[in-house]
Amino acid sequence: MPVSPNATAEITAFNWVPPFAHGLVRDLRVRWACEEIGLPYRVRLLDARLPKPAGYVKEQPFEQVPSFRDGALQLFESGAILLHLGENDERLLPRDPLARSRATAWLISALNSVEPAVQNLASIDLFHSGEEWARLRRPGAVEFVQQKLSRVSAWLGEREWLEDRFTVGDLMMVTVLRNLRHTDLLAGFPNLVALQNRAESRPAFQAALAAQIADFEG
Ligand SMILES: N[C@@H](CCC(=O)N[C@@H](CS)C(=O)NCC(=O)O)C(=O)O
Repeated sequence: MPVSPNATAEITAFNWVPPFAHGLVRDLRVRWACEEIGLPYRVRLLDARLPKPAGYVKEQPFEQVPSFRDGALQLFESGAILLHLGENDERLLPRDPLARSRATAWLISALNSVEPAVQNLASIDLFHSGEEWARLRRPGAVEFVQQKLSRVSAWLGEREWLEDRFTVGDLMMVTVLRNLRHTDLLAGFPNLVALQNRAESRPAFQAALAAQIADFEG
């Protein structure tokens, strides 16, 4: 079981977030990757409602979660942490250089091409719902998300994963797609729904999700 108080690897996470964010906080990505490779980790919980502890900014320059520590290594950015874990384990990142680069490209595209559109819509819906500017902006934001989804969907086609096998690229993409769960947008792309279901039915995902939820108070 990767969650272990004596583990050398440490992930920061929150002990509370509003219910709409349960299962979406980005430490889930790192927990999931650790579960995939059986890497034990311990969790250091921060309170999202309070200023971060003094010195946390040295671990995570934006004072966000997750940060990751293992021995001398202190890392931030979920994408960088996943790539680091993949460097050490081919179950996350293939050893073949070409396949490795392709998986890296999908991880970056999830973060850089898809997540900004998804996050923009989530921000409109979850943080600014009811505001006039948000009502006016939302149709354009939805269209932009749909454009991104249609590109990923067209690439995926009938494949099981974005490339030949499961990699951190799929892991990252699925955690991004999860941020659309308050909408019905994904339903317009059955192969993306299937990708998400396939990924979320992995025991490693289930374990990571359960561990994140268990760390929330109340
Ligand atoms: N690009 C960062 C984003 C991290 C991030 O947005 N973390 C959120 C939780 S999902 C957070 O800590 N929010 C609280 C804050 O920004 O103060 C990553 O992928 O690690």
